[in-house]
Amino acid sequence: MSKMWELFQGNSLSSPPLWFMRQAGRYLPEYRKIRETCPTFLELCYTPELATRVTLQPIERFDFDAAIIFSDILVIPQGLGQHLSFESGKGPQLEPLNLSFFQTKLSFAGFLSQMAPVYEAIRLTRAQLSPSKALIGFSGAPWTLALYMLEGEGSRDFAKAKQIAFQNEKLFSSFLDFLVSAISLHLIEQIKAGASALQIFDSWAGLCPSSHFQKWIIEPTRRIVSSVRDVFPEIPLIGFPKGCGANLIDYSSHCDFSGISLDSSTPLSWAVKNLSSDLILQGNLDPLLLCAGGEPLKNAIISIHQHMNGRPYIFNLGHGIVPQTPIKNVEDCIKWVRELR
Ligand code: 1CP
Repeated sequence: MSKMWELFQGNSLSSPPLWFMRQAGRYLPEYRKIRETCPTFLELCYTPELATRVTLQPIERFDFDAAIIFSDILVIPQGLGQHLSFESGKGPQLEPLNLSFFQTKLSFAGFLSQMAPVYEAIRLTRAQLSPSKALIGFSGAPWTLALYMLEGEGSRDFAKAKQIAFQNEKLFSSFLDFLVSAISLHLIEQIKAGASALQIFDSWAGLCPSSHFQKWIIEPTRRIVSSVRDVFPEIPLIGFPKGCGANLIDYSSHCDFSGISLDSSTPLSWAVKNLSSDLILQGNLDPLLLCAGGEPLKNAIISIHQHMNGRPYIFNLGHGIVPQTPIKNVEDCIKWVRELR
């Protein structure tokens, strides 16, 4: 825990350290300018010099305490051989995967060479980022990646993917095992390239029924954390099982994370009471409150701080910044967080 705390604390000695999920992105004019020079979003992810530029933009503009490498959770399926494209207005499109053939369709053969630009972007970013700032690498969790890979695109309920999982539980478990290996490898390579902390995004944890939560979320995630810690025992690791409600108690007690990112629906009083005081908590501010700004934003910041009641925490959102967020609100938010004592 203390390692994670020291890492993020950086310059913020009395106010909580802060960074935002999706802090690089469309709400920034300087991001849109670089994005326009790239025919596709993936080209931006896979061009190390450009990925480095956009990773550093929010740090240069706002002096956040951590940078998160500009990439996407869906680079893993692509690296394993599943065709991926991002079409404007449509989000990610993956060639839908037939679960019965995942072992022949997907392979590790080209994985590291396909991912090489991500690691190069981490090396370049680390070289240009102040040593006092954390550099966060990340990955999707097995459950969330499996849903996208089986569905073939984003969805509100991932009905098709979940039906496949329920009808083929044994095969689905082997598929999760396969993803555990890919994700562990990808995270370890990011640390080797210079990432000083990692976050595992389980954006769709809330879609996993409680009856399967242990098997499909906790156990695979626990194994990833354990294999990363076998190589880098001290690395700060943050779990973000979005929308999982009270399952967060078992998730955080079994997975050996250093920190937990809380979505906006998690009551902070409940989290503070029920999650180990060894865990660094992060998050919870509704991204639309940041977008709305003014007094409601200021009150929400103060409320988060009061709930944390002296416990070390990292200020963050409950999910990613929305593109229409005014820059002025981000500036106000940072100023108000840095005034906290
Ligand atoms: O330029 C553009 O218009 C593309 C928009 C965009 C961006 C900026 C996408 C497409 N991905 C990203 C970057 C990204 N994705 C980061 C960058 C680092 C940062 O935070 O600054 C990160 C951490 C992610 C992670 C990610 N991608 C998640 C997990 C977090 C979350 O938001 O829940 C998920 C689910 C994705 C998939 C994805 N990539 C992009 C979109 C629009 C989506 C969601 C698709 C959907 O479900 O509809």
